[in-house]
Amino acid sequence: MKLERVAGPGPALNVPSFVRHPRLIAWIAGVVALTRPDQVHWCDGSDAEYRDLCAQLVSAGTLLPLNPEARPGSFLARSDPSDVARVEDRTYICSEREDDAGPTNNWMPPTRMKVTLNQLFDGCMQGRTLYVVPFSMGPIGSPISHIGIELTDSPYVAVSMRVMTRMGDAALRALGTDGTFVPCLHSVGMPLAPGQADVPWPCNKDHKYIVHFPEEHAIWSFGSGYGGNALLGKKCFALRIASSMARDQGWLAEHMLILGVESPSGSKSYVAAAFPSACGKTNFAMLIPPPAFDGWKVTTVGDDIAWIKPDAQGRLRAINPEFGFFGVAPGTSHQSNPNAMLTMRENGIFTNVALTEDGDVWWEGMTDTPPQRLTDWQGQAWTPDCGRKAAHPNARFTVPASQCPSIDAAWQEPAGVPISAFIFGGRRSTTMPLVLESFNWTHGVYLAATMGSETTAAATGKVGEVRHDPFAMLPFCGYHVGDYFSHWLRLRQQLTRPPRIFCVNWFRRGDDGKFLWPGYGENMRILAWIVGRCEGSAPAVESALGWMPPETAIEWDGAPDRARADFAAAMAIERDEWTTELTSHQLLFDRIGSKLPAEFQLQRQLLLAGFQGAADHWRLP
Ligand code: TSX
Ligand code: MN
Repeated sequence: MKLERVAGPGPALNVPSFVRHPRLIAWIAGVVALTRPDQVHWCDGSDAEYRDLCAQLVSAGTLLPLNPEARPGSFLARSDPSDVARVEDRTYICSEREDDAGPTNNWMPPTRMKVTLNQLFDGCMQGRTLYVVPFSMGPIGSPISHIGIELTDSPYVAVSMRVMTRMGDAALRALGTDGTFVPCLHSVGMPLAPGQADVPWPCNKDHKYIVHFPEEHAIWSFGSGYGGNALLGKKCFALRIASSMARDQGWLAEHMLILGVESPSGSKSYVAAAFPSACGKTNFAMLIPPPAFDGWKVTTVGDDIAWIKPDAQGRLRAINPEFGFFGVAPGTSHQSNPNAMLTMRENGIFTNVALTEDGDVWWEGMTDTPPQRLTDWQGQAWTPDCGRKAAHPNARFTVPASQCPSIDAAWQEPAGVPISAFIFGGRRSTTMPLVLESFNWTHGVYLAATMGSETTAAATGKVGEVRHDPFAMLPFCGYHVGDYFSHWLRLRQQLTRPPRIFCVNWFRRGDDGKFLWPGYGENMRILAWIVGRCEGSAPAVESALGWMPPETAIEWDGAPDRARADFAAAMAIERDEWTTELTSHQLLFDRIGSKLPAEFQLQRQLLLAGFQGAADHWRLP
């Protein structure tokens, strides 16, 4: 599409009078000159502004108001069918040296990428408004928080950032006259010629680029309006750029939920847990203990990302840098996650879910029997027998974390919460026991680095193939993954009270193909053992792989009979499976190459040696 250049000085920058930050103003002026929007709007983050922007999105057809009785203050968005998920093959880490991006990231030299991006962004906001979206990742003023400014031509992004981050004037004021911020430039990549009608979900079908410049802590995103491609505070900033900052500054930016566990004695522990996709991470973050756990409480600090720093006492303290939940809707129900369902009772933005006849939302897995008639995520009439999904499998809810019934009292604590344990989970039908505590920090880091998940049909079409996803960070580590492992190993030296490290697998299956563990709220029985280990009260048995709970260390009161009967099988270690497993680790290590920590080869050999001459099966005594 060819567009005439607009002559003249361009639009007013509309800088608020309290903003006296020359670098910020110069950056925005440069972006305005490059992208040539019709107008510039600085988001103040107020309720009135949120209402106005939502009303404008309704007029544009991007948002559909839901029935205010059924779903107060909530909206449905339907994206373009070509713009429904993160685009990993279009995601780049543009460090100066290719060796700093590593084998798991796409790389291009920054200067070459800037040439491409400058061409794409040239005039790309014509006919649109540029929104200046100031936001804080983490409580404003926390020593663990950081500020970003997203410049976007998408009002859907502006309202979503209001839900997902602490957005508006307060973040801008915290910058002062020369505070540091991460510049995040975003465009849907669809300029409008004079008189050209807009579409409900503008995006660019031919060109998409999600680009990170780790050395200058900058993000440029072009062509997509969806999720992690466009809400740049989340995966781009809080994981990719922040992981790179954290490596340089001695902290951690992790793809982890944070939850609190209160016991009847009044003790409180916090754990951080990493899971690959399709493991029910949000469900675990909002777990409701079974009735036998009278007096226990699980509270939610965050469901996706943790920023974690050593404190002066040699402990790790964590914050949730986010302000809302951007969760996968399909599969979420009052059975699987009542707290999530209650969180989204009002003030939600639902993207690519189905619409009911009475103006509410529905998705696969929300109820056992689907409604007789729906409008599907593409706006088409839908009936249960039509052969299509009503909601897109990656459909999302965007809701304020403050509305979560299980939200932790300290979730906005600027100092963060002290972390007692790290939990790493995977989805494995064989091999990985239900729970395992590492022998030490190095062994725990090894287990996290080699964790894997079996692919689900939805993701790849191939079922049952194990894909390694180190620390659940494969698509999110902003630098060389070998350097990332070394950073984790080295961090131990700064800690006098390091968290213990655990692995869990809720998804092991028996010979009959059925899950051996009931999962969901029953996971409290495992979580209680983990917390007990951290407090020094729970017993453990040594195995070739780590410390394990004897059956008597688990609270079984009220558990399904099968859970207890299958426990030994869920915990069993099979020698041949583990020789294969440890051999497959070498394939991962070969891919990582010379930056693999030397400790990992030694650890692998030590584990392998433990199986030499061992019996076929090992069972808890
Ligand atoms: O979220 C899950 N969790 C974590 C909950 C805190 N899911 C859903 C995964 C897809 C997102 C689970 N699915 C979990 C689990 O612990 N476990 C399973 C497997 C499972 C599925 C159904 C049953 C049991 C286990 N049903 C019955 O036992 C009747
Ligand atoms: Mn995630």
